[in-house]
Amino acid sequence: MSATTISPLVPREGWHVMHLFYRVEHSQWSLFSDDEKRVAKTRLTELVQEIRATPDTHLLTFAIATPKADVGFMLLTPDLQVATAFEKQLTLSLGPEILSPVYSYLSQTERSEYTTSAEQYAEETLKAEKGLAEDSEEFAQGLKEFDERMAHYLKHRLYPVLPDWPAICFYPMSKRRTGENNWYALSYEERRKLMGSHARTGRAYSGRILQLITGSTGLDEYEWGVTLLAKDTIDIKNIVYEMRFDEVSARFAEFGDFFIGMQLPLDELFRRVCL
Ligand code: 76R
Repeated sequence: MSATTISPLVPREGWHVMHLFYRVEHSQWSLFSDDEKRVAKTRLTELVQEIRATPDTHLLTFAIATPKADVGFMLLTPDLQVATAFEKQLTLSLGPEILSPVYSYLSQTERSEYTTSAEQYAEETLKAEKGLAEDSEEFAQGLKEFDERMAHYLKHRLYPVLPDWPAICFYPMSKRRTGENNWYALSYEERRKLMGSHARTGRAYSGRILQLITGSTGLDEYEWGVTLLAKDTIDIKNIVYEMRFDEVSARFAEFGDFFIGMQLPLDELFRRVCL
């Protein structure tokens, strides 16, 4: 089958997201001549350029702190066929068995189930909180501003463009499903209330933490991938700590492995991981 006959796997909305973590096999790399090393690095550099030039596609490159891994990529692109092709090429780009995968995670960008609807905003905020009458000018203005804010917000959740902030933290998580603490047995209203308090904690980090929550039920081990970008690792430490007290996390959160990386341009990344 030629590539052109393969049907794309593009979600009705949102993009596919892959978090890829590799170890550098220095024993293999040391067998390369200087020329072979240069050719290999050029191949990866050109591939990264090709990926970044693909429409609606983003690639973050980072070095991982600690020997959990050496190199990390975060790839966002609509079509899973394309994502997989890029992932295979990234893995092989420096030559066979130079980058060996140590962890990976597949998820999709998604809208939140708990986003405030225009009706809720009208009832809870404009009428109840602000005491505005439904036929007033202010009410109409408030609703218009809300719609604009939400359109912007939804665009970021589904089609994010991530900043080049230096610190990147990734971990997968699920909501607990045991006994009294079964998230999925709670009513929608209870979950919405709990998520409201979660979001309030999160909003206090506005400007310091940029979070992207991507859904992975049916796609990978956990239910979400959590990606946090920051300019200071203390903000990562503090937000994750503070959220542990939040009922949603305290009662319901289960976490996988944590990875901390530093976004770097490729030439610096090569130097950092001694390639
Ligand atoms: O979507 C939004 O940005 C607004 C409200 C919001 C939702 C719906 C929100 C805000 N989050 C939402 C959903 Mn979150 N978030 C996490 C973690 O370590 C831990 O304990 C939890 C990991 C962090 C650090 C974080 C940060 N959030 C979710 C979901 C999906 C749940 C579901 O659908 O059941 C998960 C798994 C999750 C986990 N969250 C925020 C933040 C921050 C910083 C915000 C504020 C964003 C802002 O308004 O600027």
